[in-house]
Amino acid sequence: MMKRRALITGITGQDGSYLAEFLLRQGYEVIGMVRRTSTVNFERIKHFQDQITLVTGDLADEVSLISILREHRPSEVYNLAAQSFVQTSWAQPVFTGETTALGVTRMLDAVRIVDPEIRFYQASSSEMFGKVVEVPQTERTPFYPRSPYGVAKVYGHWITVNYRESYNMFACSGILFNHESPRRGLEFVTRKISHGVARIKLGLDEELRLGNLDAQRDWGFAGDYVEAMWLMLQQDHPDDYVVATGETHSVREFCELAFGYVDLDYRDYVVQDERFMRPAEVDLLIGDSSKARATLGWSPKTNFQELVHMMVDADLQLLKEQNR
Ligand code: NAP
Ligand code: G4F
Repeated sequence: MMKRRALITGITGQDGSYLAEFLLRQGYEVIGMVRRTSTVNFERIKHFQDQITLVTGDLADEVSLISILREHRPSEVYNLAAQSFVQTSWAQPVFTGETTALGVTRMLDAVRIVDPEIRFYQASSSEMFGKVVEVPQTERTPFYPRSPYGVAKVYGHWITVNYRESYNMFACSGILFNHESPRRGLEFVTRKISHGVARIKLGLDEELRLGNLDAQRDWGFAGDYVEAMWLMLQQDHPDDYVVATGETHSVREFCELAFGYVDLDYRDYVVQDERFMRPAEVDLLIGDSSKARATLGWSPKTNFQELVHMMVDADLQLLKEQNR
């Protein structure tokens, strides 16, 4: 039997690393697209780097995408690459649009040109719901994005739907709610908290500066969510799915649980800082993933408390190793 071959853009990111591991376990040959950088940033993939093929390309450059598809002929493409940090999207709105919005068209078009039979996954986001018009949010909830990032993701979502309808391509959009892990970037609030808690516990810091503690998110574990991506591409028909836990918690609750886990009271250490407030906030996200549960047979395996504990444990271990 021929090995199935998948291309992952954004393989050096949190989700790319978990998806690559998942696909390797399924017996896939994995091709990972990386950007040319002056120093390598393979921290999240170095433990399985010898099992995958890395190729250089950029979502800003369609020629590079076409060349990669021509050379490697994958049967599935997972488009995870993006400028994914919401706060940065106000400082770099055009760059965010180039990568997170137009980058999707470049990838879809490369697929259309090289082999329209390739199955395509687009990493859409609950940020598209923004100032939510209904609770919980489903595949039918209208979008109301609140950041240049959210706006760019709405474009990426609709161009995926459009290529499916225009060219009969197997293109799916996964509307994933926040998912976290010990591999989350340090700038995102969950990792900032787990890392901050570990630093304070180990006596390396005395406070943690955060923005809005009242924002509520539907937080799941990234390792669980990559399976839903794969399941979408194994169906008979392409479609769009919400992937979420169906539970919401505030940033304050995350702090309470993370500090409490190491016997500290977050109120003694967390300082609110204007610098981390956003010009427009997404106050509440909570997803209804009934469709994914019924059609894909997907459900999250890791609960909120397990996620918080896993992240604090991992950061304690990491910092102990770094400060040995
Ligand atoms: P991440 O950790 O920030 O990873 C982003 C990846 O995209 C990195 O590998 C990055 O490469 C790559 N990238 C950025 N710009 C690129 C470009 N122009 N060309 C090629 N590669 C580029 O993000 P993540 O959390 O894994 O999220 C994966 C995807 O899911 C993103 O599209 C994100 O917007 C979306 N999403 C995430 C969540 C979530 O909660 N995590 C929820 C919904 C949707 P470098 O390593 O070189 O920077
Ligand atoms: O962790 P965040 O930066 O994630 P955000 O903005 O929800 O975006 C993440 O999830 C999206 C899915 O909905 C993805 F599409 C996107 O790529 C990314 O992965 O912020 C979460 C909340 C916000 O309301 C923010 O205002 O936490 C609040 N927050 C409070 N203090 C903070 C901080 N966020 C950050 N990053 N840093 C703070 O100090």
